[in-house]
Amino acid sequence: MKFIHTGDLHLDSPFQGLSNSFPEQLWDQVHQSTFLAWQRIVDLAIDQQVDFVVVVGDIFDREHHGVAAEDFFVKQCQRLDQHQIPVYLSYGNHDYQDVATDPLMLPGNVHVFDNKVETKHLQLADHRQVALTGFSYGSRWLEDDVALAYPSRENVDFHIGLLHGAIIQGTDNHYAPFQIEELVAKDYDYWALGHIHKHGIINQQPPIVYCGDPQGRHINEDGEHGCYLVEEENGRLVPHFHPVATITWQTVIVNLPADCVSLPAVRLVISKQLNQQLIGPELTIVRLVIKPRQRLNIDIDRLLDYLQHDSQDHQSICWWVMDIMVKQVTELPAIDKNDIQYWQKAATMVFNKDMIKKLMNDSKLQRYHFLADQVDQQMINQLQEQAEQLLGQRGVSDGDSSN
Ligand SMILES: [Mn+2]
Repeated sequence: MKFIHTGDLHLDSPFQGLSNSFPEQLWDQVHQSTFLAWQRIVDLAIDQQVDFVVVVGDIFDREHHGVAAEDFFVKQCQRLDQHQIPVYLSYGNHDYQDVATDPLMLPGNVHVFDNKVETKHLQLADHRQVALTGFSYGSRWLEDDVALAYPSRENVDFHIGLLHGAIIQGTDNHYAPFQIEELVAKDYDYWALGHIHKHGIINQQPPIVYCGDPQGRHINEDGEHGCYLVEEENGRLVPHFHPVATITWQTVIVNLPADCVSLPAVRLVISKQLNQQLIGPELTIVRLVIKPRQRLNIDIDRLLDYLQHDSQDHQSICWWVMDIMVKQVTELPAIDKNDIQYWQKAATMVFNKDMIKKLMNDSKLQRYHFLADQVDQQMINQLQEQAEQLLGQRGVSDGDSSN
């Protein structure tokens, strides 16, 4: 038996954050990417003749999604229907709704999980029995330990759990918080998780797996994105990752050689490096991080213009630099060896998830509480780096003014 585990399709994602300079001819490609990712997953399902497809929440990016997104989703489900492939679907925190009044005209092969945890059953072609347990979000937040409502393993050949949620951590747990041990204790064969957009296996046996979003939507969703093809191997369910994203987000770090200080020289080094480091098979949108050996005195906006121009030299655009960060060599004022531990201690007290969230909640951003949920380690590291650079610059200028 084999099935596809996907979720977090975020169809019709608006891709905010790309600037006005983004080329017209790429907009269409970017806008289509979430749709294309879902289409490729359906292609894979048909090609592999899977027994069923599991979609674990956040099919749509917003609860009020466009008709075009609905239509596209339904049409792909119809393709699966034509190949007798059932779909087991739950709604997540982005597309939560009262399942009883779901307006979607879904074909008969699509089975939507109720707003309360329920178990659906499926008989495979070889008569073996599969149980699938899951639920759909009825509201944006779900703070209960929903895992408690999942039944223990039934007397079936395979029992699969669907859960759109996050592991309990800190104080803000709005998305069906759970602990790995709770899921393991159910004795299921596979846990298909959604919500976290980075794909990964968080427990080996049984596999507890985040499928990630099949198409990354911004620079913090970098790297490969796709779905899992889960196959039975020696009685166990083994997930295999399949990339499907057409747009790849990537941070590219370029260390400039010591003599590389002029704008044309920097431009040349970066263009070369970009062609060597890119990982995306189609279009890669790049955040460029430049690390010069000495203080760099060039016009960064101009450099960005040049690089964006360079990428359009090719017949088809395969990379696009969206922004540039320069990591100057002087990062911190010289700190005494004994003091560095105090600096590090202070940094961990300030730059942690709870503190950043508290700052955001105390500020004028309070209305936008969902922003606090977007805080991740990558963002915290960036904040710390930027603060260190600011402190470094302050240290230098203070020194200058005292001269
Ligand atoms: Mn999501």
